[in-house]
Amino acid sequence: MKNISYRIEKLGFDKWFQDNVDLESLEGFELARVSAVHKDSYTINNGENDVFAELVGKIIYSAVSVMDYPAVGDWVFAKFYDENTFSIVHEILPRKSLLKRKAPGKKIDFQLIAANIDAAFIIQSLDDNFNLRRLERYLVMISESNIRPIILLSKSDLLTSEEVVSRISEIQKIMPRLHVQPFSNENESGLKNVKDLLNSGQTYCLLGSSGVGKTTLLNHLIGKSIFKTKTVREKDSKGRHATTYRQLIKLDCGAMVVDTPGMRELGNISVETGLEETFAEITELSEKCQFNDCIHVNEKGCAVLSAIEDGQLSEKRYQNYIKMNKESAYNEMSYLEKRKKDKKFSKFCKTVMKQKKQS
Ligand SMILES: Nc1nc2c(ncn2[C@@H]2O[C@H](COP(=O)(O)OP(=O)(O)OP(=O)(O)O)[C@@H](O)[C@H]2O)c(=O)[nH]1
Ligand SMILES: [Mg+2]
Ligand SMILES: [Zn+2]
Repeated sequence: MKNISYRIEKLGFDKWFQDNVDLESLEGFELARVSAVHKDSYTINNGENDVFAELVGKIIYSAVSVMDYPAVGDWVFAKFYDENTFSIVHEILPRKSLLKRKAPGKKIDFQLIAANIDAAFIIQSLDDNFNLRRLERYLVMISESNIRPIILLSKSDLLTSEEVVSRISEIQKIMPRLHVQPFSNENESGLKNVKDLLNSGQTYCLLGSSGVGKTTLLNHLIGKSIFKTKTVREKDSKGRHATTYRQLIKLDCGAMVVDTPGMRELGNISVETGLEETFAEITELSEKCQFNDCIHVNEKGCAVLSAIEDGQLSEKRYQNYIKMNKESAYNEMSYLEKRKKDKKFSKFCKTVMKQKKQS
């Protein structure tokens, strides 16, 4: 195996990639990591600087879905030109993890949020953004993609410490194993604890609704107000989106952080594993259902339904589970159908090209 340069290792090219990427085929290329995604171009980093990048035609013409395009955090093989001021991405390397969500709107399509993330900070602010059902949604999205979740509760300055403690216990009652850290960007309490959660060489992403303080937190982690934040409109504390694109930032402590624009709608594509983990107690209960294929809606001998009756399981949590299960089944079905169509179409194009060549 080739020696990986220290610079690249520091950007997160860890053992997983060394085991899963064939570096023999690197001949003539350089390894780099995608640090920002723009409309039709990218910024990539080779361990030294950020360089403007475009995709080689082959990637564009052979792409059948958004999965075939680079996301922030992706590792790529690239060629650099003009004293490292311009580069072409030739290949996207296998992904250790991939965060994606359903694109906003009715259409079944999805967006890539980030690739090769080790842990996600799910941020809710302790004021009116705090919502257990929304938290469950984020958790499903994350555990489906094998990413370690950490919950951060921002704006602790707006509540009394008793109120903060009671919100944390609401989360821990239903998800006891999660790490939950309150903090304030305003009076800086808890910020040290957040910093202590960051490990060198690991990649984190900041997720959460618009206005919860993701970018303000990032500025604190950097130690300078580099990125734009928005003033919150007084009443609904929502603020308009301040962050409009995703980028990967390297911190002095050696950790990398991806800031993302807040999400209005959080749809999951296929979430079977995520649902099972997030609703672990329902998964466990379902083993006691009379029928193996019980979907816990009105079946006889359903252990989930009887747990609701005895008050062991919260009705609201159950409703969220059923809702997400339905959405997931629907999205997955439509996605597979779409993928099939795309494949058919690209096959059709190839056949036409072949026939053209032959004639
Ligand atoms: N009181 C209080 N206000 C905060 C805190 N953190 C952020 N804010 C304010 O909340 C507003 C939004 O913060 P941002 O950091 O821009 O939020 P964001 O999550 O990055 O939002 P998007 O980029 O739109 O997704 C700003 O006016 C911040 O000053 C906090 O801990 N306490
Ligand atoms: Mg922001
Ligand atoms: Zn059941």
